[in-house]
Amino acid sequence: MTRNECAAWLLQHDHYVILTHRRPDGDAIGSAVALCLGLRQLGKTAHVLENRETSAVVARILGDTTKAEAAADDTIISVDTASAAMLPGEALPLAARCALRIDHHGTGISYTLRELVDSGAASCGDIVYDVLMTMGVTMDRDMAKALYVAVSTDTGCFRFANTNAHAYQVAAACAATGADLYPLTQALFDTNSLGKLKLQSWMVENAHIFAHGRAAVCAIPKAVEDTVTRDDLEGIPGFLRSIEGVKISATIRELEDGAKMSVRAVPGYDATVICGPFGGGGHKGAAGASTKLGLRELEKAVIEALERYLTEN
Ligand SMILES: [Mn+2]
Repeated sequence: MTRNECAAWLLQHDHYVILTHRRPDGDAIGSAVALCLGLRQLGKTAHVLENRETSAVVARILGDTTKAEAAADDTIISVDTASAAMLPGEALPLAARCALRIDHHGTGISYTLRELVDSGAASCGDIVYDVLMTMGVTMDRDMAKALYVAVSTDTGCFRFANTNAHAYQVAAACAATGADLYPLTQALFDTNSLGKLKLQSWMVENAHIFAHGRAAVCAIPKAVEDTVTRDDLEGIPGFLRSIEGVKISATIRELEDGAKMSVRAVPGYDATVICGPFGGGGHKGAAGASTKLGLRELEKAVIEALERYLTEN
């Protein structure tokens, strides 16, 4: 679908329930809230389906947008969610009813009849902004806060390589409403909990840095992860990549029945090449995979994969 087709479709329907992905980030919740508020401004009924895994900082923008479950005749749409498997448990039963997916993940697996996917967009919020403007929505301060959280989250506060003119334009439009954006920036990008700093310190001590300092891998045992909160883990996958000289990094964490990896890469390197063989995907700059391997097994396999990749690149 084009943005115009998507806007026309949204104008034709009503009673929206918007789904977000597991462990939703600022882009997922921000996109959902902005879309919800925009649809309401147009006289539609719209809600964001409650997502229990929403972090406290991101939850600030929810306002009164959420509802706990969808009615049988609600129109289900999803934002920022690349595959049905990414939906949280409470949203999974709605996957088959999902009529539209708005997303910017190029490696997604289609699960809806209609989709507006633009892998060139820095955030899903960028696309939602275009659709809202196409529908004739006037941006208000609550919408601005939601879209700002979306765009700033996925660009790492306009520092990541995906930051483009459109992302700045959306941010400028948000600022132009007069919404107080600084408290969001401060909470999202200029605040560290003590737990997070201690975890980062542990990671520095326990990371494997190899391939002449170009790769960094850290496997975090559950016992270490258990000492911090879920919010402390926000942004942790990008931490090793920020070490000078590191081109590509992997952060590995234990799951109930396996381990998962989050790979981050600087421009010119491709995180999906590392995650693909493990059944995962994502963007060149950020990809992930969940496996049945144990923590140390996966760590060893990822180190080998990175060594091979960096010998060739
Ligand atoms: Mn996103």
